[in-house]
Amino acid sequence: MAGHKRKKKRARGGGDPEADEGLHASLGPDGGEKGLVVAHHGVAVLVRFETGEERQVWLRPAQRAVVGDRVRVGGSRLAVEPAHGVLRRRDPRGRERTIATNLDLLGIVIAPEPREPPGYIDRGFVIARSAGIDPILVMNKTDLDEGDVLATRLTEIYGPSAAVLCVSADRREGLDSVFEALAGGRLGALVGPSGVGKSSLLNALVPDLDLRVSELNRGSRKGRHTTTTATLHELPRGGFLVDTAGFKDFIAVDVTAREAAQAFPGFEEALLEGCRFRDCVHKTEPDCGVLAGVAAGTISERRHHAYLQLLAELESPGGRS
Ligand SMILES: Nc1nc2c(ncn2[C@@H]2O[C@H](COP(=O)(O)OP(=O)(O)O)[C@@H](O)[C@H]2O)c(=O)[nH]1
Ligand SMILES: [Mg+2]
Ligand SMILES: [Zn+2]
Repeated sequence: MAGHKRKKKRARGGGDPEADEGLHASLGPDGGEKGLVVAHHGVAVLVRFETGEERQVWLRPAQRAVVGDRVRVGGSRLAVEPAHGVLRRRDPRGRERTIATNLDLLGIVIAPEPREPPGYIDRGFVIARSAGIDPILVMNKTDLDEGDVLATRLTEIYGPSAAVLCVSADRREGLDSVFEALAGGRLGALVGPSGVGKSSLLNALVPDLDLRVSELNRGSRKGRHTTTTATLHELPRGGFLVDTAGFKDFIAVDVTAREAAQAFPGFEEALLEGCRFRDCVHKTEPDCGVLAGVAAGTISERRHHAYLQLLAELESPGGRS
């Protein structure tokens, strides 16, 4: 963290740019076999090649690759292509972690039980949008009693900003909407608190997949896939979906107040009207479209308050601005 000088927004892809350059040179610009990283095992990655074959490839010391990375493999060596749609978080020790790359879509999974921490969805939207990833909401466990009430509330708040898909992994309901969201070969990731049913949903979507479900059963389900950080799966109707291990919360990484001001869900329409200042963060500025929306009642005080809360987190020393 502190004193750790890294170029902040360096294009990801290979933690060892010089070695990669050497490899690119020896492989040529199109040399090597093209593949996609589908799982990460610390010192090695599992690469799926265009032939459908999967093979484990070792990473060099300090080389980084995560699921979603497009790679080229020559012999035992691996070069990572530059990536877009990079999803990052900061772990509880403050270290920056890349979860997945080349994402088109971030599915924020919510359930009536367990409920997400306050502000979780908003942080998901802001992180996704500022990384160029489209957020959608996936409400799982519609079969539970509280499902209807929660679906209505989520649709009210987030419906104008993004698709709100209502599904039940258990009953295999609403799965078509997930397939449609990823149609055309899009790459998506499911994030959400542990226990909301991300792995269950993937198991329902992908035939013969047997991801470990429910942390509570850890000991009794030997032989199942264990999700260390993230695994990538091809959907039967096209597209790919990444299952992430449950982490309690996002900790916003590299999101500035200005990015949050542009990306907060519910401000879209007000931002079309615009603010007088280009760097307006909708706090107390004159001629602010968002504050005007609050005054006119098109944006609720509650949503604006949630936004200010997020802004305060980003500006606090623990967070980043
Ligand atoms: N009632 C209900 N329970 C579900 C549903 N999907 C998953 N669960 C349960 O939720 C728990 C957590 O599921 P899991 O897939 O491991 O959640 P993850 O931590 O988000 O991957 C398990 O006990 C599942 O059986 C659903 O659609 N309805
Ligand atoms: Mg899981
Ligand atoms: Zn403003």
